[in-house]
Amino acid sequence: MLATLDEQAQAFREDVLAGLSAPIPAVPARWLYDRRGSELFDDITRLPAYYPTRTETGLLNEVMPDIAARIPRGAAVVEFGAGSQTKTPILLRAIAPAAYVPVDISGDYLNDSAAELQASFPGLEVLPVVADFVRSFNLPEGIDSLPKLGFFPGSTIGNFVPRSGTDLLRHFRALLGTGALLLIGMDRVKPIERLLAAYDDPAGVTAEFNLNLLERINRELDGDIPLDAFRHEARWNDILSRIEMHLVASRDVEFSVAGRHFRFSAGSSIHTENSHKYGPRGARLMLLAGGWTPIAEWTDPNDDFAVILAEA
Ligand code: AVJ
Repeated sequence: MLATLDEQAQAFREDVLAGLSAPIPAVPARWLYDRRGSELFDDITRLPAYYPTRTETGLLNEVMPDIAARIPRGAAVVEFGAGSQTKTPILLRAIAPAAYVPVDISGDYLNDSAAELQASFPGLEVLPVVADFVRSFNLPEGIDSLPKLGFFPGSTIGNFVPRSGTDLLRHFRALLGTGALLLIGMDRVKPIERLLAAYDDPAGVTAEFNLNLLERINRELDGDIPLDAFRHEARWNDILSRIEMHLVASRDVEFSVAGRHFRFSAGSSIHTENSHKYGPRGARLMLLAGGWTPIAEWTDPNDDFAVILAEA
């Protein structure tokens, strides 16, 4: 049975079973992003209360000439994630790279998005790599001699606890090499009410995004979790400077997943995502701890979001 599961499915099963039986139940955030989860996240990015995507996009548009002036011509851009059809073109248009290498674990999504970008940039060498960017993988041959620019927008780094986030940044450094540049988006600390509103929208899209994890578990891992026994909750953890998403049991509940039995008492939670927020110095320290020296940074007029250029 296990031998017939592909690596992803097996990793999902292991993460969910271990996560649901842990003393503080938690499932890694990456499992929120199946096809439905990615669509729901896309809907989230258009919500009035969800400021990060529109703020970062506006900021990139505004400051790209300044950013581009610091990036060598003919570079290879390595994007960690499939790339968005709005942010990525802003960068590609401005710096005229020789190659664009999007790296994403979801092959279907990656190939669709790479094809779309290729259509908009016919002269550009687009070289998608299907890989989990938190693990080791090889860059395509033929870009060895080009200057490298890593692109990691969206404050995706905020999904990682600092220990894993710095590991990830070091892994990017090892991959891209000494002298490489990294352009990274990092969400800023701001008043709690705005943070909570961004992660618990009145339309309930974020709740649906969070609860989709339980649907995915039921479908892919033969579970019978009653969805109406859990509600979405966004919490601000001040000491760790992060928004946490939880699924909180609204009553005592028992269920099984992949043949294993679980019980949750009313009020207990499954922690499903972290979204770390950084002050200016915390952001730079994170980069430095990960082996990258910040060389320039830009924020929107409201200081809601920062884009930082760092050097390996
Ligand atoms: C995709 C990780 C950047 O943390 O803001 C949005 C995910 N979760 N609303 C974020 C998310 C709930 C998002 N990132």
